[in-house]
Amino acid sequence: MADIKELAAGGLRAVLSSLEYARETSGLKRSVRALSLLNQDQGFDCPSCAWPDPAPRERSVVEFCENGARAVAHEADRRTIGAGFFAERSLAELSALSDYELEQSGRLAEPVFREAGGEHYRPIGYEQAFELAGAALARLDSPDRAVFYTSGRASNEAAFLYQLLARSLGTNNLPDCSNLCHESSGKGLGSTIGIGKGTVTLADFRLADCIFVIGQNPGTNHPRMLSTLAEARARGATIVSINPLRELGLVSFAHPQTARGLLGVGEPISTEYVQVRINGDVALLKGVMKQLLRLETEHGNVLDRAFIAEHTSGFEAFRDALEGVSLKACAEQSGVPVETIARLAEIYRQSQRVIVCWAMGLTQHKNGVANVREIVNLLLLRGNLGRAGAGACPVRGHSNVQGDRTVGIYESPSEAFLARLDRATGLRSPRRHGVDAVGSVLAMERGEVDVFLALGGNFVAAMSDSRRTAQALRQVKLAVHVATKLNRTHLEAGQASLILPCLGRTERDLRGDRIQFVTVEDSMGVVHKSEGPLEPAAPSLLGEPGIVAGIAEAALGAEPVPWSELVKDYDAIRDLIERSIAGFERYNERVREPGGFELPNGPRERRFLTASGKAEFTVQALPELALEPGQLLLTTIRSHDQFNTTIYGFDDRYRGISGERRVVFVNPKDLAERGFEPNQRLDVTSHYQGTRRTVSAFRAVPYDIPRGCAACYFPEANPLVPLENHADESRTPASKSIVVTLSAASGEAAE
Ligand SMILES: Nc1nc2c(c(=O)[nH]1)N[C@H]1C(S)=C(S)[C@@H](COP(=O)(O)OP(=O)(O)OC[C@H]3O[C@@H](n4cnc5c(=O)[nH]c(N)nc54)[C@H](O)[C@@H]3O)O[C@H]1N2
Ligand SMILES: Nc1nc2c(c(=O)[nH]1)N[C@H]1C(S)=C(S)[C@@H](COP(=O)(O)OP(=O)(O)OC[C@H]3O[C@@H](n4cnc5c(=O)[nH]c(N)nc54)[C@H](O)[C@@H]3O)O[C@H]1N2
Ligand SMILES: [Mo]
Repeated sequence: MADIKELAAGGLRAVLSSLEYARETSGLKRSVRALSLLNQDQGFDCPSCAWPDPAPRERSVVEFCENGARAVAHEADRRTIGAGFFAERSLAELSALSDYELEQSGRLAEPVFREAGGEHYRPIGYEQAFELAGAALARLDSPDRAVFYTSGRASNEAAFLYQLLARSLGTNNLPDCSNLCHESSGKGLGSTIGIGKGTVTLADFRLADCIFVIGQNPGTNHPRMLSTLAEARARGATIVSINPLRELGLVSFAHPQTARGLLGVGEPISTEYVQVRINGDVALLKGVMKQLLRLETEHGNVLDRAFIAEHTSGFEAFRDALEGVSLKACAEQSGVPVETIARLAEIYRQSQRVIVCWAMGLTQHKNGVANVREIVNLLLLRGNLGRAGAGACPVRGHSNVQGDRTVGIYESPSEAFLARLDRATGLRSPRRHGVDAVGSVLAMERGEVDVFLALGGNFVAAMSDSRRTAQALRQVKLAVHVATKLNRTHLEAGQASLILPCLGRTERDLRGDRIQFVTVEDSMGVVHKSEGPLEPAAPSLLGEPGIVAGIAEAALGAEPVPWSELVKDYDAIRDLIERSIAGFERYNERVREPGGFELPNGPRERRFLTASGKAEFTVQALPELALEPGQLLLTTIRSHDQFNTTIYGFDDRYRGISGERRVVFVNPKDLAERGFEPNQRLDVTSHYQGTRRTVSAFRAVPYDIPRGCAACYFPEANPLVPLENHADESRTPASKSIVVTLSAASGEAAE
């Protein structure tokens, strides 16, 4: 087995590791200055995850985690790259660098342009760049020949202007990283409880007596959530983790902000750890609910009958369908024994206030939306929605991905949203829905896209079917990237390509003589301000709102949207958001209050804005798990040393991996059965409707993972994920259910 020291997650090593990273990139002084203001009321929002901050008076002096600190150091990088860097390196030479090396080159410091067929990026001023991008947009045959991608780090202000640019031009082609991420949660929740967001706040975590954490690895991806879980556990709450991998952070956690924690003394987290098979969650949840219905028949008092009668619809059909599923089938398919299923049902029955948290382990499957709807079914059975200490908690990824959607980054906007936007802005927004992430790659393949714009992110590396996505992006005539650091997409996309560097969240954004702040929405619907304290990486860098406005005005002129006026002072953008979008009343005033303000959330008050006006029980099919002999189901996961496609380092401390990322985690018995040795180099081949895709020479790591399952890191394994293999309804790539076979490596080929 991999050498996992049963140390707790966190502790002194976490602190040292972030300081070490800071020393190499931003320099300690610059980092410490930034960190002292990270997640503080007068400071800036952590650019890492979307876990909320405690109320202002409850914040500690160090309200951040190891990975937040690394994200800050990575952004606050003192090394910069400009004209000289690009003059010395051709496109081919840049392409030969690894993703790690590209980002480690430093901060992008001046706009650069590569013409079609050109071998070098050359400097170009912002103004000239805006003219170039604006002209390309203005002369399109149809506005739908442009695609506007957004990554979830963009502020509300930048994202609002960006969607306004797309819609002013006449398209809803607004794919975003949410399409690859929590779209299944949005679809699953929207259709059942009437809002595509979670229903709990941090305060609910203090009251819950049971918290489920399903398909989520907070020790790495939302480390501050561990303090919340540790607190809950310490006061006697039951914590149930459901995950194929035994994730150290969910086992025990050493709080790096306490003396005991620094010494590595861990607090236990999970009371119950259930190692479900990959994509066995629908079966497991069905099993638990079946058992609950049985207990209700035998003893009564299990279901919240009053809640079901008053606030839900579809219960009978749900119950009848569940009767047709056998507990045995649930156990077989989930790989969880009947006794464990019964124990989970008992825990759930005995708990008065239950929160269910989840993340990518549930959303990135063909049945990702079904996973989320089964969670809603479970919560509804005992009225665990819309009351204190209970509810649904999809834990968001990017720090402002939820806010971006709220302010209009969405390819399928509702009529109500567009009508209000039009009234406020004097536009006539297009009604035809646009392309999502999968849809945009397909459109590019068909030659239907001339301009690809990206407000942050790394689409080529983050998207499924990497080789095919890259091929599609190369066909686009012009790519326009707004970015802080160089990445693969900047090298692959577009015959011609513009890179427009921007300020990061950590930096001071001066417009005229006023320092501007931006606003973001956390995972729990709280909108608050964020103001960067640091000197910009280069003096000429513009903030994202200014860049978006510059392109927009060049493309469309100043009517009816006065772009350059709006970005003189971001209060003007917020005033326009207030008029355009529900829930932002007195935006500028309320966001200046300590801690910001909460957006309206119907289910919190048991108001369900669904077609029936009630919360919906739904019937989900048991997913088909058709593995042929020899095949495994592969999931793709994040290591501890990365933020999505940004690689900070090559260790994955809590899983016992050091110095490499091209590994495949497999159950030792599955390895032995196939005649492979631990550490042997293997090729991993995916199988989808007769097509095969291979990544080469991954090291086999025997691991505590259920039989028939395997795991690799994202993005190295993305070439394996077929573009067409995505979730029903949400179209999120099924990057956590990839059917694969293993074979002895044929060579040392690299991807
Ligand atoms: N440091 C750091 N922080 C991050 C990120 C980062 O890359 N680095 N990324 C940010 C983003 S955008 C997001 S969306 C979040 C992602 O946060 P997570 O969702 O926690 O990230 P993943 O590593 O994708 O892993 C999900 C977990 O699901 C488990 N899993 C895999 N398949 C299944 C399954 O079929 N069923 C169940 N029950 N579990 C399964 C995996 O073992 C893993 O523990 O984190 C955000 N925060
Ligand atoms: N196989 C597999 N694929 C996945 C996933 C998975 O679990 N498995 N997870 C998916 C998920 S959950 C997500 S969210 C996506 C992530 O997809 P993206 O959001 O597209 O990717 P990131 O890696 O977060 O983007 C990193 C880049 O953002 C830029 N950047 C950083 N900060 C800023 C900023 O402040 N402003 C601007 N303009 N640019 C900035 C930098 O240039 C950096 O290189 O990947 C998805 N892909
Ligand atoms: Mo994400």
